[in-house]
Amino acid sequence: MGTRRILVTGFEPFGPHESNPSQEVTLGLEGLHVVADPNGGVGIEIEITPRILTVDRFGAIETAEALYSGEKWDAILHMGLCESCVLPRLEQRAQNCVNMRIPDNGGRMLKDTLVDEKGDIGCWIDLEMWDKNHFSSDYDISFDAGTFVCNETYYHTLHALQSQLHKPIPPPCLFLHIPLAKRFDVKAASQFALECIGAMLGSPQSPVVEVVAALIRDDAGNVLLAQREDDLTWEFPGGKCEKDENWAVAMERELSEELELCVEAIRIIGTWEHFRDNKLLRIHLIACTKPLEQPSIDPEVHRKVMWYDPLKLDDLNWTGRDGEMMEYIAKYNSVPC
Ligand code: PCA
Repeated sequence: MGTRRILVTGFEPFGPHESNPSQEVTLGLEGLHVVADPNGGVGIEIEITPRILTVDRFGAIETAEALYSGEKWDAILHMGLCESCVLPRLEQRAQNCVNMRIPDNGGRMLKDTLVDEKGDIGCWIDLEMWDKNHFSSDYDISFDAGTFVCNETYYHTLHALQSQLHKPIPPPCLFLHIPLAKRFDVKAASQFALECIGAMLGSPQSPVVEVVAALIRDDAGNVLLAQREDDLTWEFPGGKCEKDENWAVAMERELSEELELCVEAIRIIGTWEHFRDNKLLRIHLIACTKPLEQPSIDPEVHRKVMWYDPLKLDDLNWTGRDGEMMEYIAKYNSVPC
């Protein structure tokens, strides 16, 4: 497969901190490494390009702008300091919210501000599926990357990656928050960062099927669900990406084929992995625009559709992990800021 090119970023010091461990870790990782593949014997050769970001608006958009201008990496690992953390923290979601307790290094002091007009964006790695035994340290998985420059950076980068026409899905990108050096030393953090890159690039244990599922809401916030014809379980409408088909294109095609709905795929909410028939289904939940027409049902696929209030979380017979996906929406995908 050749050497994979990885962008690793850290931040300069900010606020009361004279140093930032994410900067030291990033600079120390420059160059070639072989990282372990958690699912296979062979090591993965990588070459790390380190970049130190400023703790301001320019730092927050630097990586996104590099992507828009055509730079490409096989994976991106952003790192930043988390003052209150005891363990490294993997961020599953970037929130569409900036709310600063202290000014950033550019003097901005934003309160309850949206990053843009869209909503939260999820990382398309299902971190719950990582095996903690492959890591030299315990870690936390978080759904709250804060409301400062780290979260803002993650938001812009995920947004840039997911809005480009990768086939079928964009390269992995993760934000790793690391504790203060007195709680978790730089050597341990460097080792941990390399293990994360190994897990991001690792080969899956089974053949992978990329699946897209639509999050479509009506004006009242209800979510469109469809009942499968075969086992009468309820699911987010969608289906498999065809070979080399971009996930947004697949989403729009599936909705048009199954429900005759004309919608636009807007952003990725998150990814849930699920084993079925010896295959690993990677289900990407994608927020779509509201359709102007009512769904018309393809009886080969679905029996009926309904608009479901996620906050009620009524008991339904769910397909695969769709019930968990709905819980996630109820918890994290209501109103921004
Ligand atoms: N941590 C801050 C910004 C830069 C950093 O290293 C944060 O968590 O937002």
